[in-house]
Amino acid sequence: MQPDIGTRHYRSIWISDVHLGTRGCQADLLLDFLRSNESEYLYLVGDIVDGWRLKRGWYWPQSHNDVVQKILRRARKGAKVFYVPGNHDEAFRDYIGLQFGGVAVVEDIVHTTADGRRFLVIHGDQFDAVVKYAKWLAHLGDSAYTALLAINTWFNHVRRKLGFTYWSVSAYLKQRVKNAVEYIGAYETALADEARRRGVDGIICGHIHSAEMRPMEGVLYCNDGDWVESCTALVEHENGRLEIINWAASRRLLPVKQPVRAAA
Ligand SMILES: [Mn+2]
Repeated sequence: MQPDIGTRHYRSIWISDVHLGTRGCQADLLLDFLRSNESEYLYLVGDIVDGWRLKRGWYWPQSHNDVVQKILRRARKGAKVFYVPGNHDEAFRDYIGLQFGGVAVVEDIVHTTADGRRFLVIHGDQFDAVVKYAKWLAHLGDSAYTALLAINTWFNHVRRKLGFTYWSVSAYLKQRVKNAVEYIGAYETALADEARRRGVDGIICGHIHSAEMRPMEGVLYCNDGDWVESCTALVEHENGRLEIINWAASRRLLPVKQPVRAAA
């Protein structure tokens, strides 16, 4: 148990890639974060529960339950909680448009900051195909591009139904360290392009377990990181300023090293 440092209040908090149901999930640190930080808006930006992993064997300790309870309590107490499913919890994509215990399930959503900037909030796995085919994708028209995004989602949906694991270009490339930097760069570019395509000021995503916030040719790319490796969140202060919180570092402790797990 960490010492109590009081509760900080933010306007918004974004977390993703928690991977509840896996041994890699840093549920205790996340609970500590949720105990210490409150917000008016709470965005769950995908891969919160790892359905792919749970299918291969049930792993659900009390701390993982506590995370779910903590989030549901937030919603009951009036926080606006949105669940944007990712690829590991894509079963929730069947429930888009519905609410569970005050948690709204949405495909993606535009968040307006206190200073009036508009951000598209999306998990980001849809863009694995964009990254893989980036070279010839540049020559495609907008409708073909949109179709490709849909095909990638459908392709993995079928794979899930057939009992295969999620095919992810990020998981594939992350095994090859020299390509990882290149991959992250291509992913960030694809997401920034999507922000421009949708006419918003920036994009807030997850998926690649790499927290980042940087301007990219007129839009702000934000990635809230993960709760498997880095234990990071994105927060919005009351004045609209965005900031990445590295909870493990701010607690002056490092998460317990876990065995290598499936990426993104
Ligand atoms: Mn993902």
